[in-house]
Amino acid sequence: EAVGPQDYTGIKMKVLEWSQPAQEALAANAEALKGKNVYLVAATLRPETMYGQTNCFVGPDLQYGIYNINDTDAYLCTERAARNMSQQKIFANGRTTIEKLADIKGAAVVGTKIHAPLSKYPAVYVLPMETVLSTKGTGVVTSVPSDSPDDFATLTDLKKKPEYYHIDPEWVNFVEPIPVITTPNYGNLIAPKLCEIKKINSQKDKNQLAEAKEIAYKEGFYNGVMCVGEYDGVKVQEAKPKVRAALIESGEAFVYNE
Ligand code: A2H
Repeated sequence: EAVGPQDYTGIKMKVLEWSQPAQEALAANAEALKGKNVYLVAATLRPETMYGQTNCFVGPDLQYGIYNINDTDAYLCTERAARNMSQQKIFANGRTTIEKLADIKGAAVVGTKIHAPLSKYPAVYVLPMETVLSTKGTGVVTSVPSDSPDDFATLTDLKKKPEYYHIDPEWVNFVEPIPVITTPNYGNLIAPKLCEIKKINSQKDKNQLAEAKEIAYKEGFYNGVMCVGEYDGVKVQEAKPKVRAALIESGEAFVYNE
């Protein structure tokens, strides 16, 4: 667990098409949402891995809101995150009050089609992850199964048992982890490799996942070299701030602290 302040990158994933349940849940808020681009916002510590996004996760039992940012944009996140944002000059004109346009449960957002910045997939889906914490980040987790053991284990669960998780197999069948970073010890798909080595069978294998996460983080940061995108061949330590800056510059991300 992280202690002290965390410097996250807030990744903006634009809603392309709401799931059927989301459309029904939001029908009553049509007026408030009219003309707004809605973005799911994910807090990440690994902006350099965004080339490998294959989906995004929400907690199916968590409660989310859609918050007014400015004339054109609204963000979907937890209320806790919206309150943090209100103190960080993220809302138009430095507004410090929050303006909620709608309430929506995670389960209803699942199946929504979104655009994930830098991903090779032009559109990806919102999927359920049971271990998303309401007390961390935005409650939205972008999924990079090549480099995050938690993301890979969860995606594998969903592929194995779509009915159990109430998802359409078409939302996951096309998805494969995308090589983003090469490390000398674990190749270019470190998360699947570590899940294999540590015999991780599901998102519930907490202890092995914590170990795998630690190794993946250190290996990627200290020994990793980018194998995709603008910084192909560049060390992760060097590429990370550059990818982050480019995402912020293009308006696809912003600095989010907690
Ligand atoms: B990371 P820390 Cl490729 N609940 O982003 C559970 N996990 C959450 C969360 C929440 N509410 N909010 C953010 N996270 C995840 C990418 C990534 C991440 C990679 C590899 C490792 C990794 C893609 N998922 O995190 O406790 C997010 O996943 C391992 C540390 O604040 C975020 O970064 O240190 C990370 O946990 C933040 O965790």
